Amino acid sequence: MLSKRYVLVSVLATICFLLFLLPPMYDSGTLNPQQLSSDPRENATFVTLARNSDLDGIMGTIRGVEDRFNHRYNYDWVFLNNEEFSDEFIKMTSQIISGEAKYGVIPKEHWSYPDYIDKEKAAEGRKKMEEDGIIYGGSESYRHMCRYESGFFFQHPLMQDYRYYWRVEPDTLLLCDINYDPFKYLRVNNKAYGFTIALYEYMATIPTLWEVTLKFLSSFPEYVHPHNLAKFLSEDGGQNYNRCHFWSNFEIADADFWRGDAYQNYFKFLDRMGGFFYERWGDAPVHSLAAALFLDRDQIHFFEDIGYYHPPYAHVPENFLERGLKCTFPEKRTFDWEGYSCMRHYYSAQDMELPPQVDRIYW
Ligand SMILES: Nc1nc2c(ncn2[C@@H]2O[C@H](COP(=O)(O)OP(=O)(O)OP(=O)(O)O)[C@@H](O)[C@H]2O)c(=O)[nH]1
Ligand SMILES: *[C@@H]1O[C@H](CO)[C@@H](O)[C@H](O)[C@H]1NC(C)=O
Ligand SMILES: [Mg+2]
Repeated sequence: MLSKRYVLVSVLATICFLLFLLPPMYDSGTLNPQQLSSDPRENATFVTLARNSDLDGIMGTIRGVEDRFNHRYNYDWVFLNNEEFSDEFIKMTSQIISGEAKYGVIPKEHWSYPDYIDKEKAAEGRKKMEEDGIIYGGSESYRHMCRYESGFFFQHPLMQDYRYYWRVEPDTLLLCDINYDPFKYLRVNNKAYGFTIALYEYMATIPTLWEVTLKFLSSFPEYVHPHNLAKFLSEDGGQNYNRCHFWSNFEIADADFWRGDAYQNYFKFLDRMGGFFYERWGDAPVHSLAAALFLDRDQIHFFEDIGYYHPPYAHVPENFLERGLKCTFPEKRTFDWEGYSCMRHYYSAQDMELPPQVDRIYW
């Protein structure tokens, strides 16, 4: 007969095994060092570029991210600014962030004119764009912002410790609960770039970006991935850019892609050509061209289940009611299939079947 003590010890050992060992293995299929350590979080952070005057706009956004997702995960949040953050900004934001909040000033050389830039030519470019009524066409700071988000945010000392990041802008909203960890999704599925909204760019802001990119590709053809997403960018085999891009105010992505050789060389080449200042190249088309050309297209992910709003456009998950996602915008508000959206191009480039409701008329 088995002794009582033997039975008790066996039962306890089994319970311990089930409680502590099985869940992590079951969860992702593979074990990784972080799951063996006590911190279940991914190597990841939120990141926000903001001015002190963006405080009102960012508070509600953070509250939403915490309520919809982060209160269960406690990821850190990095704030970057070209000036010192005010005490008020730091106190207000840090009190509602469940992870650690960190505040950094951007080094001068990442937010100023490189010496080879002709500032008069840049000023003329701004004047012309302003006269033409192009949004932010006359703004100098907007250009520094776009260049910074294109080439430098992932190099900031506070960002160096992290692999994955989730970019959050003031005055945006998460529209639905997020019941899983998108960072983990990227790592486990070997994804490098995640987006929610894709649309056309204003050609007036990037008149030479495509020809400069083609010039770069002819010097570095080895960077073009054989299984790329170039079809998302061009209807005529690469002669012309169709202006489709991912809206980079939302990104969940792998910063190591931007830190890698392909993107580093691409960004330096673009920066040399001066289009961030002479024209008004946005970080959205720049990131998008790089992701679509240098990544395996299987590494690009549409976060269909993440509801997101950056005025004036929203992405609302399909059939969210049936999926229990608790969204705050009705489904018909989704931008996905409207005329100015590039979602059809994305589906086609990824050989994805269009959802059946696309032909339904909402508007
Ligand atoms: N520190 C700092 N952040 C900036 C500056 N300009 C813009 N940002 C931030 O950069 C991001 C993009 O700026 P936005 O003004 O949202 O640009 P946008 O999304 O193209 O345009 P709207 O949202 O429609 O105004 C936001 O996170 C801003 O807070 C600036 O001069 N300094
Ligand atoms: C997190 O990622 C960064 C960038 O890849 C890396 O340098 C760092 O060592 C990673 N940290 C951990 C704990 O794995
Ligand atoms: Mg914005």
